[in-house]
Amino acid sequence: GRRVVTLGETMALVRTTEIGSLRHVSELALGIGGAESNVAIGLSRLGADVTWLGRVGDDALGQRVTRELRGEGIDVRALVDPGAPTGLMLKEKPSAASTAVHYYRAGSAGSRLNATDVPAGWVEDAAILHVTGITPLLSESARECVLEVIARAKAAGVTVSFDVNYRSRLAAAESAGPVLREIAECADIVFGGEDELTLLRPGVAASEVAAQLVTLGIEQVVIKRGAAGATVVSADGVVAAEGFPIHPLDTVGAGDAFVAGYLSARLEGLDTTATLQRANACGAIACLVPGDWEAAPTARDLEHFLGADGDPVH
Ligand code: KDG
Repeated sequence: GRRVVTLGETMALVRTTEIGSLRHVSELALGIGGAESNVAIGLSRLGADVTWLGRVGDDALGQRVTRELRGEGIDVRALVDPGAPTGLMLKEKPSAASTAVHYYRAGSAGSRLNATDVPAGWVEDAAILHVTGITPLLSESARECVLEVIARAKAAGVTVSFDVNYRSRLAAAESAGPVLREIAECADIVFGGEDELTLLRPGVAASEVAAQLVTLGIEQVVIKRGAAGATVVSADGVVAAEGFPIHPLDTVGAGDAFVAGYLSARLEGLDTTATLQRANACGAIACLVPGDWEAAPTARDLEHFLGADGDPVH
C-alpha cells in the first residue's frame, strides 16, 4: 500500500496571540500539536493516506485532538485512557523573534502509550512507519512501544522513517543519546539537525555521523538545516539543497512539515533533488503562519509558492 502510519502524543496547544510573556498576556488561542500528528496532517494535505495512533484522556481536550485530526482526513486510532488527562503544551512569544514552549504532559494519557495499543496488522500493512525521538522519551512503556513497532515494521518490510526531534525538556542528552541512536541505527530514513546527529555520537561531526549511519545500512540520512536547507546522505552520495528565503513568523513545526513533504515525495517516487525542494518548501511555508501545523501546504499551495517554473514567487 501507500499508507503512512505514525504514532505518538498529541497535546492540546495553548498559544498566546500577542507578543509578550505568559506572565502578563491575556489572550490565548486553543489548538492541538504533536510532532507525529503534525507530520500526519502535512501528509494528508498532500494527498497521502495516513494513520495516526495515540492515547488521549477521557476529556474535552482529548476529543478536540481526535476531532481535529479526523477533520484533516487522518485515519485516527485514539485510545481513550480514563486514567490520565490529555497533555498540554503552552507556547508564548516573549519577543518578536523568539518562541518558548512549556509542557504539562508528565503522566499524561499520551505518555502512557504501550505496545499492546498497536493492533495486529496496523504497522505491517503500511508503506512507511514514521516515528520521532519524542515518543521514546515520554515513558518506559512508550519507548517499548516504539521499539516493538519498529521491529514489526522491519519484519514486514515496511520502510522506517525516524526524526530524531530531540526535546531537551524530556530527557538530558546523556540519557536520550543512546536511546535515540539505537532507533536511528535500525531506521531506513533518519532526519535530524546537525546538533541532533551529534547527540547520537557525542564529539562526532554531523556529516560524519550521517556517513557512519549510511555505512551501517541506513538508506538516507537527511540533515535538516532550517533556513539553510537540507542535505541527503546516502550510498549514492551527498545531495544538498538551499532553503527558501522567507520571513518566518513561527518556526515550530517547520521540521514536521519538511518531513511530510519529504515522505510524500518519496511515496510519489520523486528524485532526491525534487524531494528536497518539496520538503524545503513545506518547511518554509509552515513558518509563515502561527501554529505548529496550520500552514502545512496542499499540492496547490506548493505550486503557488514555487511558481510554475519551480522558482519561489515570494
Ligand atoms: O515539532 C513540533 C512539535 O514539537 C510540537 O508540535 C509539539 O510534539 C510536540 C512536542 O513534543 O514538542
